Amino acid sequence: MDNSVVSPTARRLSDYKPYGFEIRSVDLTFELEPANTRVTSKLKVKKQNLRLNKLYLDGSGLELVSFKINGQVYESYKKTASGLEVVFPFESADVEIVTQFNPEQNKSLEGLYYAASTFCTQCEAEGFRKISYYPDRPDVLSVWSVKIVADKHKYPYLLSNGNKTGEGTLPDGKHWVSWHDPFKKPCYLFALVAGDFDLLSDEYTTQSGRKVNLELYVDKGNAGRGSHALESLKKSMKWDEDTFGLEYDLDIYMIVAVDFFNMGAMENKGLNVFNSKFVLADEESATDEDYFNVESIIAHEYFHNWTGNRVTCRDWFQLSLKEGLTVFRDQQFSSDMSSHISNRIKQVRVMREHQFAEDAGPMSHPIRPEEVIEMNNFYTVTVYDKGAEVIRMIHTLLGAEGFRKGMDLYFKRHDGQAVTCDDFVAAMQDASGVDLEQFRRWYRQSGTPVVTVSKKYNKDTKKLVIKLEQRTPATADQKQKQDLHIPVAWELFDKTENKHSSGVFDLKQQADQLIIDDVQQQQDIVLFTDFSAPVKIEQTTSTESAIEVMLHAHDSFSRWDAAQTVYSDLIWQINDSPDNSCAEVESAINAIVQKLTGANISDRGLLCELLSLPGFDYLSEQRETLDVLALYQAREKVKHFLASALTDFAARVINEVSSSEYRYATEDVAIRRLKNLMLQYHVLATEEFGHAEQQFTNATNMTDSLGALSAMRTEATLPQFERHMVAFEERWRQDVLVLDKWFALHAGTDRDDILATMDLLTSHQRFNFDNPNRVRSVVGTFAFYNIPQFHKADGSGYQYVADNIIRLNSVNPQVAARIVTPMLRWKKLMGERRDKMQNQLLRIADTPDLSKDLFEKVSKSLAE
Ligand code: B3K
Ligand code: ZN
Repeated sequence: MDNSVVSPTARRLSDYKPYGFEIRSVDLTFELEPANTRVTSKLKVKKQNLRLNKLYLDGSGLELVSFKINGQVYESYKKTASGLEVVFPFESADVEIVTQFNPEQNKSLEGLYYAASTFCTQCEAEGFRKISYYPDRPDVLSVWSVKIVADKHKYPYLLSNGNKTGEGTLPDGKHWVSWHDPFKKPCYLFALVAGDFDLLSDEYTTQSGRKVNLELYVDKGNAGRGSHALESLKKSMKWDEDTFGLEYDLDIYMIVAVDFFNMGAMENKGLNVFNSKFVLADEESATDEDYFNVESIIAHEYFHNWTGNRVTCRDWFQLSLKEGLTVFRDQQFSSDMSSHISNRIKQVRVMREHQFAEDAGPMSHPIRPEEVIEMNNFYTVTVYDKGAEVIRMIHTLLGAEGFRKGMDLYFKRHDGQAVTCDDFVAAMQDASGVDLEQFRRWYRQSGTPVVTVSKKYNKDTKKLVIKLEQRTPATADQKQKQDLHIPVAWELFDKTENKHSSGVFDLKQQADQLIIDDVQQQQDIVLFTDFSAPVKIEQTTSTESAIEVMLHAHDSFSRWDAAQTVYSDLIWQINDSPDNSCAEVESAINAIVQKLTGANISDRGLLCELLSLPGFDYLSEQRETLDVLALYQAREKVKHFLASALTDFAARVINEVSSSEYRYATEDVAIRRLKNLMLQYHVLATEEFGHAEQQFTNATNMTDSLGALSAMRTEATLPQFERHMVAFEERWRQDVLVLDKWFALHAGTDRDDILATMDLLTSHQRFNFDNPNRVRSVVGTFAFYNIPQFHKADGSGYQYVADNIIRLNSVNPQVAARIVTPMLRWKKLMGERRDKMQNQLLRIADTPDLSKDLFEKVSKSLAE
């Protein structure tokens, strides 16, 4: 498949034009063969804009076998680099196009591909053009019928969207199945899967009493690992009915799990395709985090049925219309299913560690981008996670009831349509009466706003005056910034009594004041409770007052945030003066630990978070330029202080008996997390590995096995780590998903001979360069998480990653473009690292046939 382009050009939101034709129906026949698949497409086309006389159909890497209009061979068309330009003098016509291509050679895993004896599709964003000539844009909606013909023995299951309408056998050992999807959809939601699977079936009765068949298809032998996914699906269906009154609409809902997949999952109508990593789970092979991910991704894809499928995007610039909203919905779901605070902290970490970084780097873009070279590059933390934060702010401004009214109006107005983010905001505003005019700027402005806070308390008047000022620094894509409408949620709490009050202040101007009357001296205020806006806050806080917040604020997020701020300050203190500030930092850490462990915090999940340091990427974002190694070492130093200060507490937690039976339940998850965190600190502080070894040997679940292994991955206990890693590999050699965890543990290890280890990993029998999960575990983990070795002073880490990106460029450009992310910020680095990273990027830029995916990111980074 050809992904290369001579000189890629950007497409712009401002260039949007309606298609001008209606595709009234699509009728597809697939004759599946791994090396040569033939697709016959029959389209009923009707002209909408009578002034148009050309019909444009997108197509890429296709062999055109025949082209007919109204049953006659038709030759008035031109083949271009991106498809067909058909002279179309008709008002309406039947178009029949036969194409063929080679799915087996399609390593990009986009379009229709053949891997691990299975045919599978991925069409979003623009993959359908690799299957047939078609208007590959989300605003062309049609009714689809599909017939699949294939070898019966090799591919007993032939699946597509909608309801099954027929099946039969054919000569030569073949069979066929036909499908019809009554709901109009764009081609990015088309799906086809053909293969042999284990099938798990269940059913769900909707609130209006309709019975829906649920079918989960997994690789042979994996049926035992499918029940958590099915349960999650039923919970999601119920939650969407209860929360938004949204019911499922077809008679069947299918999910297929495949091992070769570029991302997490895909919401194709009635036929979700999932990366098997986010479907299969049992206690022996999956961690608590895996269980969480399965539940939330199953929910996410299910929720797309309304937010994405029933109402879809007019153009790809509107991607956040469906993704921001659906992420917000899955976040609300997860928070209802487990702990609100653990979820919120996880979401904020993603924002601070990844989204703020993206917004400060060369790929900065608003949640509704205005210019795109390769659409696949815009499935970003900005569009998804910042997009969800923007929806959350609307939820805060409207309240739960107003938000629900807005959703109802959105579906009433737009069911069955392809719409814009503006349409969504208009529905929210019209239904609630809340003015969202200025708020809309969040959709077109990139960058992370900074809010400066200063407080003044007047003892005599008992007034607390909070001065707030906002500014959004210029970003790579946008120099001028405007003032945003920022909801500042606040809480006034009492340091001596269990009293508090709260509110939301609308910051709309550059500077404003929040004034609170009748404030007592022992009261204090926290702002941006529950992270009410995706902004950075600038204010000066002492360690003492941060400890007060950690102990007394009601808002758990603010308690965690106070801890994060203190830890960051201490890490920077060491970074900036490594020799003379250690003793001071150590005693500050001792004081915090003493207070926190003495405070009897009953929520172990929260306690765990209060005792965890901010991530390296969050810290990196706090400075313009960086001595990576110095910062890394400063963070390690503080981790050691924390570990030592926690010695007694950790020993207590480790020795607590916990129930041996595994349950995936909020409280149990928190207990395991705290235990595993304390085990880490214990090994770090004592250099003793007995407890970790014991846990590894006795573990009955993957969370504890991995917890023990990662605890042993310290400099002092590396030999023990290695020994147990060997045992782990022997036990799980046949199980690629578990092996991915093993690959990642190795690839993330800080050891000087890491590149030799990397070579051993990539020559492992089960490693496969064509499989994104394997590549991400090995190369991805190294590039994203092995800070000291990726940034090794001699530049060997950068070179290693660049070598792999260059190799991936011709195999799977989407995966290559993900892994290049840590290399894009070369400008931030100090000294020789900066030049070394830049040189590797230049090497990537010089790759012959560089994909659009890499071109867009690398050229932006180099131009910055
Ligand atoms: N919509 C898909 C992502 C498609 C990515 C295309 N490169 C999964 C999701 O967000 O639900
Ligand atoms: Zn999504």
